Amino acid sequence: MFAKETLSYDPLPLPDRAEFTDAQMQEKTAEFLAHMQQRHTVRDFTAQPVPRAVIENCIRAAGTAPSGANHQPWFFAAISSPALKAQIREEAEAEERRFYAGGASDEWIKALEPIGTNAEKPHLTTAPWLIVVFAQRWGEFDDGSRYKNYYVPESVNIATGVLLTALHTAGLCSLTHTPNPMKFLNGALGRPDSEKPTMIIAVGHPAAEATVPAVAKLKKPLEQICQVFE
Ligand code: IYR
Repeated sequence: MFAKETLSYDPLPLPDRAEFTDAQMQEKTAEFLAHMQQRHTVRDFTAQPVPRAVIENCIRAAGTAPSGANHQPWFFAAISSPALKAQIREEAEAEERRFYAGGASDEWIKALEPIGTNAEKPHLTTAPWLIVVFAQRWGEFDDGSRYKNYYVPESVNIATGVLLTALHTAGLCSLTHTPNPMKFLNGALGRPDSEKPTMIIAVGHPAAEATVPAVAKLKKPLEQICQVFE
């Protein structure tokens, strides 16, 4: 994407500008808040297909995220292939069995109890799409030489947040899933060692009998997540 010699500072006039009144901002943020309050992490999906173009738009939206030095150190593998999903499920469940059978501390297992998770990950094959997020430790110029990336976790996590928001805006449900370790995903998806998988996101429509853990509805109030200094 980058050619060394074309990279220099070139300020453009701000291409897009919103001009809302304070009242409009208040209304828009209230609407957005209500929209985000309807996002739920869901574990039970139907097999109803989701068009590839929808997933691609959501990933394009993720790709608009800010990043360290604009290096965009992310890569998204979008998988609908049943064979590949089955392979990923098998390898993820093998990791999870180790995690739940002693790999994780007692404290961690206790913390997960209200969430209701276990080593079985059927969503990895029922959800029509899996999106695997990779963080790129370094990038390559067009001539093949390497450049360092900066603020990689911060950048990738912002992009992942945009992705989850875009998926929710499409009316889809998602499940962020983090088998540990995830190195097997490089092999399964043919990604280079420069990339570290950070998350598998299962995406689709929620099953009729889908539930959410009651604790997931407990969100900290503003006073607990924010202090205002005026
Ligand atoms: N990776 C495991 C365990 C897990 C850990 C956390 I922290 C969660 O919020 C949920 C699950 C799993 O996916 O089951």
